[in-house]
Amino acid sequence: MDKNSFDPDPDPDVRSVEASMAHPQVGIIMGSDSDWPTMKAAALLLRDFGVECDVQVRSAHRTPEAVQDYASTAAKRGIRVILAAAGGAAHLAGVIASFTSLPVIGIPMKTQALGGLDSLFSVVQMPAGVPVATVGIGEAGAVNAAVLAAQILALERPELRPKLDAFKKRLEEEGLQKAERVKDALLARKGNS
Ligand code: C2R
Repeated sequence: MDKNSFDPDPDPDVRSVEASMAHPQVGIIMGSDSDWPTMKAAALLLRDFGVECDVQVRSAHRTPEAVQDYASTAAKRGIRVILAAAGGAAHLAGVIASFTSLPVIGIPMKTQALGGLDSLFSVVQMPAGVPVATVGIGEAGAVNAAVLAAQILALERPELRPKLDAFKKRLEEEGLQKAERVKDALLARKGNS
């Protein structure tokens, strides 16, 4: 990580994300460190896929020049996909998309005032020609952004494909287990009545 990088926290999981940041292909950028508890899910999933990422805090509102520098040098630094997370008047992803032709995935953060609808509308409503691929609000969005980034990278890195397939398989197994749990609970209730 460079000197502007966000110092996550002493969580051992997070330390292992940091350890996998030598040649990042995914840039995770957040408007504030308060977005990290949500975006941590994306960083951990990318680590599990074996995708190196770089985590930074920069704000289109508070540190606009740093955002311009980040976005306009990202491709040269080897970044292939950018995940941009911001809440409220969430202009970060759009501003980044204006400075780079790399794919930008926007993650709207949940907010106290408006529940994240404010972030969602700010991220998704880009003018024609400057796309931000927008995922859902909050942690589900962070996870989906990580999966989407790995899927984009898998176009050039076929070794990621089996990992993505295994991830889907795990989701299927978990879904089936949930169905079983409900069935068992309903049967037990019927038996008791
Ligand atoms: P603080 O917790 O630092 O006050 O930030 C951040 O992403 C965060 O969700 C509150 C919220 O402000 C957001 N923020 C943006 C931008 N910069 C910070 N939406 C931006 O550039 O779009």
